[in-house]
Amino acid sequence: MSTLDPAGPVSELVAGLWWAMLIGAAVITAFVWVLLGLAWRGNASRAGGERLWIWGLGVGFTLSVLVVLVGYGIWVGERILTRDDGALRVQAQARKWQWEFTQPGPDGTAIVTRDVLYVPAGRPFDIEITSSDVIHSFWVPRLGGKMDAVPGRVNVARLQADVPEVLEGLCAEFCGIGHNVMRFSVVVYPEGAFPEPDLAGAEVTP
Ligand SMILES: [Cu+2]
Repeated sequence: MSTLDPAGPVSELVAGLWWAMLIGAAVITAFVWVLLGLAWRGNASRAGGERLWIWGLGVGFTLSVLVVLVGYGIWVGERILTRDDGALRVQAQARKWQWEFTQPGPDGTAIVTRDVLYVPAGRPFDIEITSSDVIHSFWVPRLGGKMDAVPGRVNVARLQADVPEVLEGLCAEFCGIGHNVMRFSVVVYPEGAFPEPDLAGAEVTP
């Protein structure tokens, strides 16, 4: 369930942002230690004077890093938004303490399943997430970020799974005594080859 083992384009962008921030933070931390060393040895004024320290490093460097980070964050955020491009739509309805999914079945008509979501590989889909009681949160770490399931509201997330496999998901918002068992699977099947629903009790209504 690692977010650093992405299984789709959205989680790849999220993992890329995570690595960029980790490496950037490590480089800046090392740089600050070097500056601290210089200051400790009293070389600070000889290493460029206060103009460089205050305007160059204090203001210029900080603002540049923030602009790059915010710009990259906005670029990534734009790419993981839903778009009106006719992508497959599925629904997730959360309730204490299970997930009910509506998605196209073997013959293309909608089926409702419990705690198992079926989606084709390599095809973007929009998942409409809501709740019938308290606030839950839909999260498949290898597919993308969390999205809250809020009663009376539908939140939509654009996701895609690249290859056929079974991914694990969970509720990411504490919702009561059964929160820890509120898990589900995402069965990613090859396009056009819907798998036999093999998980007992998965199918609720035809
Ligand atoms: Cu929960």
